[in-house]
Amino acid sequence: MYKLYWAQGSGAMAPQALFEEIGVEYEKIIIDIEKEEHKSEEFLSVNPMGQIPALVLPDGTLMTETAAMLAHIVDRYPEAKLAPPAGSADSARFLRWLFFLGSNVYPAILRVYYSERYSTDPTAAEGIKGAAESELDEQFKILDDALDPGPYLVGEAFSAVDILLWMLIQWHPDPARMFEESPRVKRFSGLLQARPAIARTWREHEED
Ligand SMILES: N[C@@H](CCC(=O)N[C@@H](CS)C(=O)NCC(=O)O)C(=O)O
Repeated sequence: MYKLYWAQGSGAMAPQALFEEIGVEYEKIIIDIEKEEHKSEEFLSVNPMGQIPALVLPDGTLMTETAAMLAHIVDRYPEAKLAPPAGSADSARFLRWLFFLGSNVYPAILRVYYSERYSTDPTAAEGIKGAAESELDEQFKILDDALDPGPYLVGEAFSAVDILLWMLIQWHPDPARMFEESPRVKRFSGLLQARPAIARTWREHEED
């Protein structure tokens, strides 16, 4: 069985939602970030970056990096059709947005919430946060255009890359303003939230 190192509100939301969509069994190993369990020797021996999620495959292979996990899971379950056929133009779109979200949007969000980590100068945090928020504004404009005509990132077919965008929307620092400026992202968010597997996953991650 898959072992998913999991924390509420963390990036574990994306592989979990994908497992729920496909109907794959997984074991949740709960890590308490507030108690710094992600920095414990035990967890660092799983993921030396001390970050959630981490995923152990049924054969014992360890994965980190949320976007890579989604790419692996869709390859493992092709019958679920949650990624376009390899080598197709739609696959190129799928990979483009998967990498865009994982290597641009996710890090910008981390800079908003962990801004003090990005400089040795403690007075720089506010500026780092502001710059990250401006970057997010630009990135969400690009995503809004990518959803035209949509309604999903790869067009008419829902795919695993949409799950990553859905998760990042949940973390946006000012979703009301973003939705006003990005009507297609708003429509997309409604479509995703209406999916039973996504709603089920979200219930476990939303703050009480
Ligand atoms: N590049 C990693 C980033 C993972 C990450 O930063 N996770 C956050 C939670 S969403 C985390 O573990 N934060 C705790 C910390 O860094 O102290 C990925 O894509 O999975």
